[in-house]
Amino acid sequence: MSRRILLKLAVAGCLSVGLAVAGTVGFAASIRTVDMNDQCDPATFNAAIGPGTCIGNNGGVSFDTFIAELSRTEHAGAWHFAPGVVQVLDDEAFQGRNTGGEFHTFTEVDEFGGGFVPLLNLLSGNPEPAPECDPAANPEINFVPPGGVSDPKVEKPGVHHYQCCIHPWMRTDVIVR
Ligand SMILES: [Cu+2]
Repeated sequence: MSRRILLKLAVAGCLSVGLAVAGTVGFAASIRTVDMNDQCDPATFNAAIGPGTCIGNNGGVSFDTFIAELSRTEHAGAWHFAPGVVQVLDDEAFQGRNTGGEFHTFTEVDEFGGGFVPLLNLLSGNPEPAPECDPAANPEINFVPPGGVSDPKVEKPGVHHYQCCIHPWMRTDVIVR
């Protein structure tokens, strides 16, 4: 990841925290969460991409192992949304919760697609970015830092696709009924 992308992440992360504080009154009931997991190894990820890329202590997967698994299978299994399908009621709020060590996004897209990191799009077999994954074009991209949550949302009945715009194989369907 380039310095420019990291800078964008930092800026957008601050924006999304600001939005979360400003825009989320009135959710007294419990909020359904989708966990955004990873097992980045801080030493090797930060050496490869830059300081602060991985600040978690779930550890376990070195950068080389991550790239090798991605190249072989088009996903890195420890990087995933859980559950992969979530059912909520039509007045029930839900959000993404980052339990990993890297930034993730919790972004609604019309169709699943690539994110904004070309190398990860290539290796995961998602050459075509989802338009909603352009941070400059979509203020609701929902960057979530490690330990953070996205701003809660309530959606209309139907199936809503959410993905990470950094690691585009991280996906879930939110089914509202
Ligand atoms: Cu991610």
